[in-house]
Amino acid sequence: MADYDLIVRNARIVTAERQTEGDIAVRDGHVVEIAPDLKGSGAREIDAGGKFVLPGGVDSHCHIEQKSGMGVMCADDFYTGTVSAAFGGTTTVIPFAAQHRGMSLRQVVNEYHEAATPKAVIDYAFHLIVTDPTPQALGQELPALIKDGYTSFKIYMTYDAMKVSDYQILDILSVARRDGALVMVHAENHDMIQWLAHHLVEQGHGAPKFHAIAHARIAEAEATNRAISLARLVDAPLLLVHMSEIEAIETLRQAQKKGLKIFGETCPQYIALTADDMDKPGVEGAMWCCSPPPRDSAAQEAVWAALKDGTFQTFSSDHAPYQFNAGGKIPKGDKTTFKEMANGVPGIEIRLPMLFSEGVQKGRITLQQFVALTSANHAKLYGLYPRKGTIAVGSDADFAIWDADKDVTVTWKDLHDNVGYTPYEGRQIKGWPITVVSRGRVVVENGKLNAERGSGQFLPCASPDSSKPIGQSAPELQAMSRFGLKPLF
Ligand code: DUC
Ligand code: ZN
Ligand code: ZN
Repeated sequence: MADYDLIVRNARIVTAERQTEGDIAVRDGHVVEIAPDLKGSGAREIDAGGKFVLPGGVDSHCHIEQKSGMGVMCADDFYTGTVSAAFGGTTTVIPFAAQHRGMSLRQVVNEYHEAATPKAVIDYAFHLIVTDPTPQALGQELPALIKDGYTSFKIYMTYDAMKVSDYQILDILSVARRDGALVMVHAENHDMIQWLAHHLVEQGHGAPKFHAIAHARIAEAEATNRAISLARLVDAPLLLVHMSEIEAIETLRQAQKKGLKIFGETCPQYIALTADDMDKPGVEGAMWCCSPPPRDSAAQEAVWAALKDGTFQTFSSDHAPYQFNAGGKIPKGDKTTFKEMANGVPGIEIRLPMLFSEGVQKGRITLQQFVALTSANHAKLYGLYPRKGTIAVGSDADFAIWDADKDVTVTWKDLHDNVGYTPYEGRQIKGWPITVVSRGRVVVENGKLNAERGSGQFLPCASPDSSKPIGQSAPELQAMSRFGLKPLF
């Protein structure tokens, strides 16, 4: 009888902290030993041949089997979405359980479990999307759900069907602060976008390229500043998702320099696409429409600088998969204006290879930073570390063996999502995860999937350190105690 279920030998093991060489032994889905020349045998042994073995990616921003604010269902369900993730080296996803107005949050969570349980092939947690912060949601549902392991919420400052007011943001932040959840915010100024979009379409400028004009940079910059101000008022940490533009990034950097607990995320589309990609004949540019939109090469440089200097903690896919013809991209055929196009691009499979190729291979970030940005920091921020996000004794055996020299020309036909196109068609990528292990199971090998539908497990998230306040609300609120009064919230 073998000593271990699996041994990966001759590995160059990279975590966010260090690089070592050795063998990794796995039993019952966990790493149980890491050592050079490990003694004993494995029921299965893989020779990594000196290749990099990295923690499986954690994708903390992806939309799977979710209805958008416009009522469009994602093209990927929990099977295709998680299979595609696994082929790209990701072993944990944190998609959203999305409340739409009038729905009970508990009911929403139950429905997402029903969807994911029979289909997911890798492990998953859920963020909540909160669009309807009723007294019942704030007073009972959110506190109970946080206790049950849903310790992060996304809120929107734009979209008619999703947006919450500044007043409601303060309500949500206060509950999150008190009960230990992290709030993620989509920061764009709704009225600026609405006003620009209205005038553009009225004047006949409905083509996809005008999406990037309607979603002007200042809309992101203003909302970023406002979201941070709201968080400061009540001393609540905050994470700004899918950041794309220079001024907003600088605002984030300055907030961090002041010692505020404000985190930032960016995504592949902001390093690999620009607004020019939407400038295609007819409605074809819809395939590149996402919000915020990709900007220009100067913004890409700012994104790289923030990845490099630690202003951004996470690089997520924001996989928002919509088919072009059958799905939500062009519901009115060639008469569709950018206002009706589902917002979002796919990227769950390409996320790690894209950052590896453009970042590590081109010397913009180190391998350690790569692991932090794609795996470790996600697990830390959302209460899954060290179970996920590292390769260490006691952690889940989630890792990927990378062929750093593998040249890949991206084509949708070779990807595993259900979208029908990739915005990165024809891109050259150097480096790809060739063997992927999830809780000790070799789920991807030699280009083949070896995982049962429903074999992924739900991960309740702990209340993360990232959600703890810094102890410094607005001075006026601190003054309450001078008057001998108890805190307001
Ligand atoms: N926000 C997202 O997080 N994803 C897709 C579109 C959007 O607005
Ligand atoms: Zn968003
Ligand atoms: Zn998203």
